[in-house]
Amino acid sequence: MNQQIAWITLILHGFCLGSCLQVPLRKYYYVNQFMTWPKAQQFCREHYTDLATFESMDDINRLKPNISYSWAWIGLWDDPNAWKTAMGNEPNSWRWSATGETSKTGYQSWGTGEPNFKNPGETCTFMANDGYWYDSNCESGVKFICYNVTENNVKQYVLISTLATWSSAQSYCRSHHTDLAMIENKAENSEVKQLIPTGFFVWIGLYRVPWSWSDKSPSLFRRWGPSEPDNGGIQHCVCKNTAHLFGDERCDDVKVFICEQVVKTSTTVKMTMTSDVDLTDPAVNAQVLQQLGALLTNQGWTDFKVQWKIVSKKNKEN
Ligand SMILES: [Ca+2]
Ligand SMILES: [Ca+2]
Repeated sequence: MNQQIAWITLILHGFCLGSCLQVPLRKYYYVNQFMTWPKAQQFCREHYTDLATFESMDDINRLKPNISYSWAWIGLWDDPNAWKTAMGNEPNSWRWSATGETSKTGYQSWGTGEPNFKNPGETCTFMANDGYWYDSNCESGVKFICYNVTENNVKQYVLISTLATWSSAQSYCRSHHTDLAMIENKAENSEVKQLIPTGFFVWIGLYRVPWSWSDKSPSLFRRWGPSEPDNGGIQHCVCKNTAHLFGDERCDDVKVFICEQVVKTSTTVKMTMTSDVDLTDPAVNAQVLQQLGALLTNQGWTDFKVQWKIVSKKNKEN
């Protein structure tokens, strides 16, 4: 068999996460037009990729000074539609401690005007002895309700009369029972309600993680300014000042804003491989391409295509 040389062309495009990408993932653009946050989001999505996301101080340091105005919208917000009017299914929606997931039944028993995120610590939930729920500061010390799941998949609720923060209550319930109370229907809500002593509140297992990025980035980078976010239950959108510190503000305020263009890279790599096996054999061909694919995936490449051309040694020499 003739020795063959494979000319392999790797076409790599799309996102390359991790060390293989030397160029920044995002380019930022100030837009000096005054708009509400939703209008700014729409503008950025039409003209660029989205409102700006920041993942680190490297991103912040690539911002040019904000020339004219002190505050500019960025892509961070706490969409109230995802948690205020429904249990939601977004990153900032309500979740049950036992599953870490959003509600499957959508059952809720919020008190009047709740949840209201009245202060930025109100991301945990307690139930009053009237059976209604209130989003409340997770650091408050209150009694709590754990539950056990029986063999028949029935929830049995247990009142713990010690005062604890929400996370301490969660730890206790996970050590001694199944978890903090999970309530998925009216019957279960009534069972928990029966256990609450008159005049008391109890933690249940409902919590949420506020603030998410418009472009769905999972970035946890936050750079709140002094005493921000201060919210007051009405500030659901985020802007940044000339020192690049974040503040929450009403979404219907008008401000200049920062868009991002997500940089897509396209790289073509050519390499030569010689082999004594028959590279025209489809099985060999597929195996080599699969191994190359695995190698690239291990290196952090995503969204790539591998193509090749084969020339015989004789042709190459010619
Ligand atoms: Ca509240
Ligand atoms: Ca504020």
